[in-house]
Parts: sequence; structure tokens; C-alpha cells
Amino acid sequence: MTKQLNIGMVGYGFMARAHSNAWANVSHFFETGYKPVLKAAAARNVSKLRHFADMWGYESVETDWKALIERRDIDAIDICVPNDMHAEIAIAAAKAGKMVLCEKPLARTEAEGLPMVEAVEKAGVANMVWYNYRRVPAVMLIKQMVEAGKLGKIFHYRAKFLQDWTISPDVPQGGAATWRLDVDAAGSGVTGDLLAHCLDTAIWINGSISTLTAMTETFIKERKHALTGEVQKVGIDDASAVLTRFQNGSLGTFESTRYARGHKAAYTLEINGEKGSLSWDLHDLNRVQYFNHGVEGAVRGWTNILVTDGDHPYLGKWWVPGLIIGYEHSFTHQVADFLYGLRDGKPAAPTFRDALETNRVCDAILASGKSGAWVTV
Ligand code: SOE
Repeated sequence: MTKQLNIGMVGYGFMARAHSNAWANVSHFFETGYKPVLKAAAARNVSKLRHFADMWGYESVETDWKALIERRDIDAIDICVPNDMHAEIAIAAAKAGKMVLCEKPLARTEAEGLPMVEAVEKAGVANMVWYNYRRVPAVMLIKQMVEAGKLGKIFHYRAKFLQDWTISPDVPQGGAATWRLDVDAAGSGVTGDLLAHCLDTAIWINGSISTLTAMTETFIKERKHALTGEVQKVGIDDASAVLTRFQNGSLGTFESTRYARGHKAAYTLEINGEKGSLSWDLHDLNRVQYFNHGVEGAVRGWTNILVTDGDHPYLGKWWVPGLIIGYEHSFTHQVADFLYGLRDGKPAAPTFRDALETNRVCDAILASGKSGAWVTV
């Protein structure tokens, strides 16, 4: 029998929309034994909250997240607010016995994330962090191919996440739309916001990072605060470039920036191994590029795999071969895996504990960016 799972959403921004879309449509495509219901949404700005709730069909609203957590008809709390609020809400939700799903990064630092991990583990509640790019079918296929040994020994892991939306000095920091530029709200700049995605995928596919050295830069040193208009020092990293060694002996190079003119969300990755290479580009997200050195020399070359067949990850649940899917589907897949995890009693990854590792690596990058030294993670 299908069980109802009542969702309590905290926030109403871009991520709350991406998550709500996933909760709303997952049971149309995936038979997990659960049917999520958009029960209530919470935020302080009542008019924006009501508009969001109406658009997505939330049954009710709360202007205080604490009231949402206290409600007995809520099963899972989904946290879609700036990073500085993740810990307090997640810990309170876990104490109240709710399942907790948290937008990435788990916290601003590892130290802030650890009590969140301890709270969900102590309470024994299901938990997950929304590193959605793992659930792009092409990325999942890469993971499966690496696990199946298609690349053999891995030598290199290379990833970038490039944007260009903060180049103008007129972009403010703080406030609802630009909290990602405010170090108090975000914890860090591109390292926690963009590179964290690359790191999560890398650690998941290629294992833990052992040591690293990083270069970070803040190109624009002062910005106006969006709420007060006061010109303040910028505390975030605008760009980070990182060299890593993985525990499996491979080398990693990572880059993230909001100053790569022309790039909006250019997440790319490439893995080079003894037997072949694989690469992926978010702007062409249904394709995997594969070089198989095992193919006879005369016809050997990069193969372009269109990941839309029924036997590709998740695709059997969507349309028919050749029909592509998009960014939003990665969230639906993440919800589906969360619900399968509830059904099977196996936590869906990344759990809070898994995601803490990414926070640890981000901390090491920011420390190395300041000191210039190699850091052991
Ligand atoms: C930043 O612009 C951002 O929205 C990130 O916060 C998301 O995590 C990333 O997926 C897209 O870019």
C-alpha cells in the first residue's frame, strides 16, 4: 500500500521550487511505495510565501519554521534557505523526529555541520543533502562505468564549475537574492556553492581526497549590502583553483569561479584512466563522451553516448529512447532514491555524514587559499 509522506518546505526561492517540483511529480513516474504531499511551506515574507504556496499547491503556510517543525502532520522537513540557517533548522527538526533534507552545502563549515550529523544520527531520522548532479543519468552512468572498471586505474579527475554573474561591482551582497555573496550567510563563495558540487561528485566516483593546495581570490573587495546600502568588505572567495591527490593515487584539478565571462553554469568533468576516458558537460547533460582504448586502433575514437535508453539509469521511468530530459529531473531522481531508501531501509546518499566530507574538503581549500600551503584533508 502506498504511504503518504507529508512535506514541510522551509523557503520559497529557486531551490524550493526545484525541490517542490520533484516532490510533486516523483510518484507519477517512480513507484517507491510513497506519495509525497506538499503539506505546508514556511517563510517570513507572507505575501511571497502565499504566492509560492499557491503556485506549487502547498496545502498551508507557516510564518515561523519552528511552528512547521512542531506540526504533527509533517513527516519530512526540506531546508531551502541560506546556509547560515541550515544547522539550527536541521537540528531542531531532527530533535522533533522529522526526516530532514537539506540543500547543499550541508553547512558553512565542517564544524557547523558535525552537530547536524550527530543530531540526525542520534534521532535516527532519514536524512539527505541535495547534491543533485549525482542523479543526472549521464553522471550516474559514468559512476557505473568507473565502478565496472571500464577506465581501469584512474590517473586524473578534472572538474570545473564556471559562472559569470558577479563580475559587475554593482551586484550587491546580502539580502534575499544575493545572500550567496555575503560570507556570514553563505560561509564561503564559489568553493561552498559551486566547487562543492564538483567535489561531491568526485568523491562519490573517485573516492576521498587526501591532500590539496588551492588558490582563491576575491576580485571585488567591497560591495554594497542589498538591505542597508552600506559598502562593506567582501568576505567570500570569487574564484578557487585546486590541485588534489586522491587516496587512490590519482590527481585532481578543480576550478570554480563567478568571473568566467560567457559561462552561466558550466559544470564539466573528465576522468582519464588506463583503459579509457569519460567526460560530461552540464550544458549537454544527456551525453557521455567515452574513449575506449580497447577498440581496434583504426576505428578507435571518442564515442558520444546519448543517455536516453530504457537501460540507462532512471530513463526507463521516463519517455522512450531518444527523448531527452533536463536539470529538474536530477531532483526528481534524488527524491525517488530517498523514497526507495525509506522503503528498503537503506539511507540514500549523500547523507548528512557523507556531505560532511565535502564540507571538510571545502574548509581545507579555503585554508590553503589563505596560507598557500598543501593541506592534509
Ligand atoms: C548558484 O548560482 C547556483 O544556483 C548554485 O547555488 C546551485 O547549487 C547550482 O546548481 C547552480 O548555481
